[in-house]
Amino acid sequence: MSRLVVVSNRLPSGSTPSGGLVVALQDALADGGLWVGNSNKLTDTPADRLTRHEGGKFTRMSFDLTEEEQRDFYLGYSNSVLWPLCHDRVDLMELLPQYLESYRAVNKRIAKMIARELQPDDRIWVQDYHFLSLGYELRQLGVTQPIGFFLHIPFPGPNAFAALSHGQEVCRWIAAFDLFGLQARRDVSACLQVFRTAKGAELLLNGRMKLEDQIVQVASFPIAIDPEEFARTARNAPTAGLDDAAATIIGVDRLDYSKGLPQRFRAYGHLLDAHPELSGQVALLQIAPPTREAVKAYQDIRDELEQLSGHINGAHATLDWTPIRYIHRSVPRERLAGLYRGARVGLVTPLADGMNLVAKEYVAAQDADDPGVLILSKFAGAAEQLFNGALIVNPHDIAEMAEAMNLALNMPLGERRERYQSMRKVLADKDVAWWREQFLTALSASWQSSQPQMDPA
Ligand code: GDG
Repeated sequence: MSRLVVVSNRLPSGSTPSGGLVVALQDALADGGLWVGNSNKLTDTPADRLTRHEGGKFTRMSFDLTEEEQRDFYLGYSNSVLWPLCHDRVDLMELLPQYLESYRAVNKRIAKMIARELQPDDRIWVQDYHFLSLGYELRQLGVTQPIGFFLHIPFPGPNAFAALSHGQEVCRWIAAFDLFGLQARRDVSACLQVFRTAKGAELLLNGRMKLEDQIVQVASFPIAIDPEEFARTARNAPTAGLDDAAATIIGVDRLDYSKGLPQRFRAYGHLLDAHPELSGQVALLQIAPPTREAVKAYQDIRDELEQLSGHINGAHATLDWTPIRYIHRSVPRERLAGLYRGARVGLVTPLADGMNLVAKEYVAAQDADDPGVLILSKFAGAAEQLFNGALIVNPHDIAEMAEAMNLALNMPLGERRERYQSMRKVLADKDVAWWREQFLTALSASWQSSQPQMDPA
């Protein structure tokens, strides 16, 4: 069996229970696999060797960034160019030349450090938008092993992509991978359309694209969870502390402008205006842990939400009822699972989202006998899979979202069960092990097909 080498921004911890991606990949890493990630330590000078960490079920190695690289590569190109670009917010892009230069340089440096560690049979799986040029840099160093990439966020359409003045270079980065994995079919179609605009690019059959002699397979692999494990966690979770008098509508999102939180709060305010009978009967619990606070756009969204929640509470609260509980910090995973289970409605209304795992977690956490209702934005990748069971909404349409909440709160048990069953089946059929195996199988296949054919004679 060949060794799996995973590269991601976050390096898993050796001891504490880890996030979804680690759980997803740990089986495949069990045979001496290697995970390379950011140490989250800033150094004065760029290092040229990875640091090995003890503990854990697989080998872990990290790279450090300098303060300048943190600013220009991480906060800059990754989170102030690529993130807004991929979430349809080109207006928030900060196209500074030093950001792109740093992105190229950091990926090149990491490629060099990884190339030193590689064994001939390795397969490399690069995660997410911080490392789009890593495959290209590894190829420049003569690495010939299979290299796959998975983008966790949406792929931009050709219009947004045209806002990058170096789009041709980005297409070259993409073409250097053997497999370019995306969350949803809409992303595959956007990627193919973008490639059509690249100079010298050819679209081949079945999602394969060719640019300057590099052939890459593009395909969708909707990321998933382990629904059984999550359901167990939710069943055993503490629920104390919830206000039982009111039906809870729950939202759980990193505080990010892509998640549509202001629109969601406005829709909830609209619901309370339009349905005064709900006064004291319903409560919105919004958990929104902080993220990327050094980026201005994130400070702005934080201020906006504080104002909005204050405004809605001011207009509707009574002495014994708070309409919105807005929690700007992280809640432990077990607690979160219990909160999902106790909530009548799960509100997942991003303006753009690669997949959205909260939607899947909310469904997995429900009590099959008395399940809650998922309200899901049509712009979440998850909508391609859960459209039969969720109430699909347009997150820009405040009145429509308010009506969906009202419908969900009043939905009869029979319909709730039917919708839940249909979504639960999708979660069981396409779980996280399925996601991993689909990707790794496709990676082997596309790498094999690009190898020089042996002459049968
Ligand atoms: C990116 C893409 C794609 C959130 N708050 C707390 C907490 N969480 C956990 C959730 C969930 C995860 O964080 C969030 O995942 P999402 O998928 O919803 O969104 P992003 O963070 O934007 O992730 C996204 C994902 O990558 C995977 O490919 O689906 O589209 O944007 O698991 O439960 N967990 C705890 N406390 C919190 O307060 N413990």
